[in-house]
Amino acid sequence: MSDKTLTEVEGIKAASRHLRGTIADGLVDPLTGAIAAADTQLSKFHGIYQQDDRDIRSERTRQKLEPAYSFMIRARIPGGLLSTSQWLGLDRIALEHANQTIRLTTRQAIQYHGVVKRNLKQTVAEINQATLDTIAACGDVNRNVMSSPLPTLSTIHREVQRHAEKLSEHLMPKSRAYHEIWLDGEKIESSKTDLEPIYGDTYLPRKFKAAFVIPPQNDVDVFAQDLGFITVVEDGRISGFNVTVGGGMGMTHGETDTYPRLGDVLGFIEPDDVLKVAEAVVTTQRDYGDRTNRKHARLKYTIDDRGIDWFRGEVEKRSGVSFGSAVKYAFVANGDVYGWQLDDVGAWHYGLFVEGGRVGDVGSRRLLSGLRAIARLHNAEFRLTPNQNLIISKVAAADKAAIDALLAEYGIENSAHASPLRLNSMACVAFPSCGLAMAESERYLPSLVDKLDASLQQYGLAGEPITIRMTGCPNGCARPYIAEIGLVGKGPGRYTMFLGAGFAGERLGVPFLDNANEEEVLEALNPLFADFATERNDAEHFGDFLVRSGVVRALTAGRNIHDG
Ligand code: SRM
Ligand code: SF4
Repeated sequence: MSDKTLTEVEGIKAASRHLRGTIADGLVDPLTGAIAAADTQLSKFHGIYQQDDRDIRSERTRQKLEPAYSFMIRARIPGGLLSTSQWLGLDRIALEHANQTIRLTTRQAIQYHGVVKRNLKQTVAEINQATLDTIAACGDVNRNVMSSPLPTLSTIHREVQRHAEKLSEHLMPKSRAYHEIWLDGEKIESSKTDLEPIYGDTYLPRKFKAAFVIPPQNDVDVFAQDLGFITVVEDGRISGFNVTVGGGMGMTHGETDTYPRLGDVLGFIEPDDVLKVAEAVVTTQRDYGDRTNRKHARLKYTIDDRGIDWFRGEVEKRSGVSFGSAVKYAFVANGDVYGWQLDDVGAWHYGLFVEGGRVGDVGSRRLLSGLRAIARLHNAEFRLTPNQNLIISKVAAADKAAIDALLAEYGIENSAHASPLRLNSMACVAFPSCGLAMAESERYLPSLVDKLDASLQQYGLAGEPITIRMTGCPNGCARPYIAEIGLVGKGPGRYTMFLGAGFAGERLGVPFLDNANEEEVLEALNPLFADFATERNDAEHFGDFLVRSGVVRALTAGRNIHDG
């Protein structure tokens, strides 16, 4: 055990009586729009972040006013699976309590922005009335469990979804604090009656993320997860999973001991062993993760510090499960699939592109209203995707035309018109709500894509799918380090550009340009597009071309490259 002192957040968790703190008191304090500083750490475990409007932060300071506080609320939606009636509940809450938008996230969940303190409790209660919740959507616990949403093999997908739901349930904090604070649940006086069997009193050293993927689509970006399950299908049934561990994106500019990392494949397990292995991975990280430095506290650093063989041994010991040799797998892309898809039981699914994940009504593009109309007509399912998009799921052949008509009426069918670059784009939220943003992202990427599309067209590459992802800071919320073009905010209008990642999320990009403005980004990319147009091999992707032609040197450490 290190003699370094524990971080402040560890003290807050320890003193919180299992995530209660003084949140309930803070909610009824009329003198401020904020809650107590320590409670802002605890509210995350309930899916709630305190934020302030950064567009008007300095003006408020000038006027000697407190920041314009409001709250971001994140729901927990394993595998992004929602009934359309749940969606209608979420839609009403967005209109009544948030900023009239629903934000689809990169982990198949949704967020509300702009909920003020006096409406916070009511909003959380209404999310629960819509039969969803926000427990563990954030905080030092297991977050929303992802699962490949594209049901080309419907039976396999349903089964994998059930694994994701079971894992989500199994790794949920058991504290009743959420029910007490937000749902007026019965108060449990002694925090001792409320023990956390998996997490213990101080939960995990840091956030933890898990996902299930079904090859060949790597839509969930399994190698970016702390814990991943690659589904192995043999003779039409799931024979098990290849388990991956130690993925993560976050880094800090200029601090080389922080870095994005792709997960390692630990080996193969049978379906019945998923929960045992997951719990062993979590408790190993609970016991060995670094609680003295939050920048070094993710599972990826625990594994790099102690070695993958030590880690495998520890997980085998704790779970009683021995890993078999990994089964060969292959991924083709880490993006989503758009338009109508027919599954193997005759149902249709429509993949709808949602730029930047923002569902709202803007001019003639009325996405929020359009999805409301579709949800009213179509009593079935929506699936949120890991790339901030939405699938209108389980549509009968007879209903397709009516849905097409609504997509057209509300001006939201853009997957047929958007360029392949745009369809393969993702941007994190960044300004104005994210307290950590250094540069614009969601509000800026669409206009940069316009310019890049013009360049691609000039070089005859208009039909070329290239993944592009932008974040407003190096935390990596849109997983930019595994996009062929990754733009990572460094300061206002300035980005570090990463190039050379694999199209299927199997190889990290490397920094190519630092602190660059838009002009510099375009100037750097144009000649690369020109070379790509003339020198590429058949069907070669942009990232692969940049590595093959030596423009960027792929990271060679084993952990960074997957060949299945
Ligand atoms: Fe994230 C923090 C938004 C997916 C890595 N992330 C944040 C916060 C909460 C800022 C904060 O701490 O104050 C952002 C809120 C912005 C806002 O105003 O809404 C935020 N993260 C998001 C979302 C909404 C981005 C999006 O545009 O969709 C995603 C919500 C996912 C969800 O539904 O749970 C989101 N964040 C991710 C991902 C991608 C993933 O999980 O696949 C990552 C990289 C993977 C990883 O965790 O390594 C990610 N977010 C971070 C980090 C860096 C963690 C690290 O290890 O260094 C932070 C900062 C932190 O934890 O200190 C962060
Ligand atoms: Fe905020 Fe940075 Fe995440 Fe973007 S990447 S949402 S700026 S924390």
